[in-house]
Amino acid sequence: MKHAKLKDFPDNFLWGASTSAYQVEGAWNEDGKGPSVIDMANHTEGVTDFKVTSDHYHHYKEDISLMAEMGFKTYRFSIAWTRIYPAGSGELNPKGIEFYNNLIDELIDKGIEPLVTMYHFDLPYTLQEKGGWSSRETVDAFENYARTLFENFGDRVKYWLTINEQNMMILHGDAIGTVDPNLENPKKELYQQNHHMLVAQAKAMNLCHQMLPGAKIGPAPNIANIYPASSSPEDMIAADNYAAIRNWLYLDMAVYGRYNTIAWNYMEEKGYIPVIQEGDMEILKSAKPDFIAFNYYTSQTVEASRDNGEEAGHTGDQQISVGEPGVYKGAKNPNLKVNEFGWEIDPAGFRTTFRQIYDRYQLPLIVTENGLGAFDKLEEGDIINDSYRIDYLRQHIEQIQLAITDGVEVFGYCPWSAIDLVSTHQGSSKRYGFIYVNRDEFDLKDLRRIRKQSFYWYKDVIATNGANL
Ligand code: BGP
Repeated sequence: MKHAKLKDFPDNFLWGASTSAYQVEGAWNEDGKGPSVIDMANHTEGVTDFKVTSDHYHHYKEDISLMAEMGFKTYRFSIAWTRIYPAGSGELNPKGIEFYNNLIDELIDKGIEPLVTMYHFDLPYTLQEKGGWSSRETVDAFENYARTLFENFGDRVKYWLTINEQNMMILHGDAIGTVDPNLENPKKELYQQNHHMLVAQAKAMNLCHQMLPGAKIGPAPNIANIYPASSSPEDMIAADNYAAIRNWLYLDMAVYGRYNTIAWNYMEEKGYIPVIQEGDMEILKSAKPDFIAFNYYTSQTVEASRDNGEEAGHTGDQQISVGEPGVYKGAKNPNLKVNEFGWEIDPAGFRTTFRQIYDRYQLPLIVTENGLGAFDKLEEGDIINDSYRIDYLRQHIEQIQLAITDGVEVFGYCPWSAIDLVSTHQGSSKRYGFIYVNRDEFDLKDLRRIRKQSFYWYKDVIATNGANL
């Protein structure tokens, strides 16, 4: 639909940006923090580990003041479960509570609304050793952890996100580093873990509503429009299959507490049906999110799988779908350009994604990730001319405005990432931030913070509530 006139971004629109604890904080074993699965995972060769990252743990005041300078209305960050409970449950670490108290106070002092992800890939390693999400104990541990977060931070945090990209942990956990290498039958086990995470999420949403009547909570999956590679009916079925198991499985569960039919049939056929304990479905049905947060980097395109086995054995990554024999096969979209890492760029697909989610659930939406990873260059005079990032973000913000004009309720935008940090599996040279962190892949240099070109651009976008793009 071509609109004659665009609607403005709503007043109080939450402009901000995102990070996650393990990718930005560093201080991986300081002040009582326990190890997470990410700390213990094998790292991709040639890229840095997560021990120091951007050292935000020691620079948070400086970083927040730069965010305030950009005019952030919100900041999305995650709490490291292992700072609060070093072993996942049991003994509480007061230093961890203190760190996030300080961070939250600092944000509030600067007029920035904290938007907290409770769990962003970094499961406590001690829980993993006891079976991780395969075990019901982890569901209890998450509920207990959630209670602790609500008790300690609920007086100041009004917006909560349960689990970051649960769908990517299930589909691309190998690339991210969250899959336990000792799993005997990983695919099947992952759907059991998925079920447990969904129950844990439902319990956390219910708890939040009981303990903090004024707060809002929602899921944060990665949702992407899925194109059929052609107009052939077989390709359309493949796109439908993939949408059911990549997108809607997660949101249908979060919102309606039911497995959608296509996803259920898929699990049945593949032998992935999880053990569902008595009472689980009631818990899942009883929990309701207040909004949906989603991460979007690009759309996906798939064609029918010819089931010749050639798709097996690859996992791709969060944005590169390889496929599954008999279900769908990842395809290139000839209409789209790709970034330096092979991820397609599809701003219009962003608008479609908004429309699809809103159509299906009618809940307010917030974007918790969207952005461009690139090899930025620090030039003389502390200049980083990341015009390509500005282009990417501008084109996506334009599509948000179109979605708003379409009637979609959108209340915030938090691109990835507020500041440079370490990528999930492609190191620190793949940068996303508005703020440059002066380090190389292995040389930590001085970790100095430098404003990129996009910093000044985004500042103006926020100051004009999206009028100046
Ligand atoms: C999302 C994750 C983030 C972030 C982002 C960019 O899947 O939620 O943690 O890393 O993708 O991905 P990458 O770091 O692989 O470039």
